[in-house]
Amino acid sequence: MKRIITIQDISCVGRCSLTVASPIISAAGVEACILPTAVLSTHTAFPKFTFHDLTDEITPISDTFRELSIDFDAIYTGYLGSFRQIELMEKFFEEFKTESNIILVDPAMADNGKLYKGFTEEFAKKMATLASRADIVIPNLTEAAFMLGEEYREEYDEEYVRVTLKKLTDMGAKVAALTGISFESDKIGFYAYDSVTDTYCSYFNERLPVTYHGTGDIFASATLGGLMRGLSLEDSLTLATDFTLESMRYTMNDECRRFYGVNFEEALPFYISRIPKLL
Ligand code: PXL
Repeated sequence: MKRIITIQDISCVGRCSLTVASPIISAAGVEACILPTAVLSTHTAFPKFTFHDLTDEITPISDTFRELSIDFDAIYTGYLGSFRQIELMEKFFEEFKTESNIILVDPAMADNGKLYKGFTEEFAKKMATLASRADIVIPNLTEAAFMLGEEYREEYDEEYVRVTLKKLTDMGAKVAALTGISFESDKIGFYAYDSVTDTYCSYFNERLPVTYHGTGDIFASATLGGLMRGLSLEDSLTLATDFTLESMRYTMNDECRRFYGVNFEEALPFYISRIPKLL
């Protein structure tokens, strides 16, 4: 059985980061280890929240993993709260990277042209250095623009997407996958570039007339679960697109939906049905 470690915050209420990544990775049939970077009462899109930083725990925890010879089939970072945490992740990658494991960086820090609360353009540049060490980086177009130090564009074409992907892999990541790509008003999906094989792939499904918080975390977690269970990059990203859409559909149809996140739990049976069986 594969084992991955996901390194991001715990938002007690909010359906994001670890409360999304852990159940999705477990649903894929993959052991989900965690390294919490902070504990928040809620995510930062709520009008108020507490934030308890756990940066000082990262080194003792990772040293102990090393002393116990614990290794991981994938290392997956999401929302990180400070420059120092990014530096510690660079160290973690150096210490736990092997010939065969995968590093996935989801630079969760911005959406819809704006950085999340508390982040700056310098922080985005620092995140770009972490992303350059990844096997796979999965930003949305806003995060990509901030990492590349470019203006965010609402209007774009396929050429812009391909050039952006190449710029992301030129920074160092082997694969870049852009989420939330839409060339036709009723379709949305991903566009990815694998610099090792010099190939692009993309997939689009229905675009619902809604947007919700936390879809990026669902997408990255579902992609990694698929990869760990032997799906190809394209099939993993396609499954993540379909699962995110299903999760949004459940949310849209729930009259009692919460404002802060997506009903991904109701779509987990759909996700599991698309994960290859081992036996
Ligand atoms: O979904 C990304 C995310 C993760 N963690 C925290 C956040 C956000 C987005 O706002 O605030 C704490």
